Amino acid sequence: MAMERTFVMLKPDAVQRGHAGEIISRFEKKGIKMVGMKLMLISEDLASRHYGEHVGKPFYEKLMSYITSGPVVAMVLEGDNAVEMVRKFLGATNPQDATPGTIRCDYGQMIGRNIIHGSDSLASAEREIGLFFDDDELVDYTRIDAAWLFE
Ligand code: DAT
Ligand code: MG
Repeated sequence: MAMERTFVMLKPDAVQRGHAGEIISRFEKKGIKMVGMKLMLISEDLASRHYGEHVGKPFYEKLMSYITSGPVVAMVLEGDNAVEMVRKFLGATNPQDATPGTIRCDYGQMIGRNIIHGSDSLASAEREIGLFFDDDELVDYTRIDAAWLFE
């Protein structure tokens, strides 16, 4: 097993449209462990650091205003191969291209309103977790179903 932590964020549209609970529930059912979670408004500074790789792209300004437009739910999720597994849950960046059953397909329609973020690599996960969470906001514990989930 490769236990990993990844950073996931329910974007403002997920919160405003009342889908936060259902989306979190998908991860819970899979057995992915929540180790950090908070509802927060993202400052312009945090937004620009989180999306630094996209500075200068045509969609950058719209992305900044979208992501700072309302509360998000920031999460750290833990599981076997969690980074890649969560990206599979999310589906393609553009909901129009996402496979049915994925979160971006099932909950959205526009690339600029694509519901959810997930780290794209282990290095990104470490960087993004560090941007959003202090060490003492992450909780170490064992889920009681772990013995049935992992062989
Ligand atoms: P992902 O979120 O799947 O990692 P990304 O890192 O390439 O995708 O882009 C970050 C976000 O920026 C993405 O979730 C939605 C927005 N975005 C990306 N490409 C876009 C485009 N061509 N037009 C509008 N928004 C875009
Ligand atoms: Mg990305």
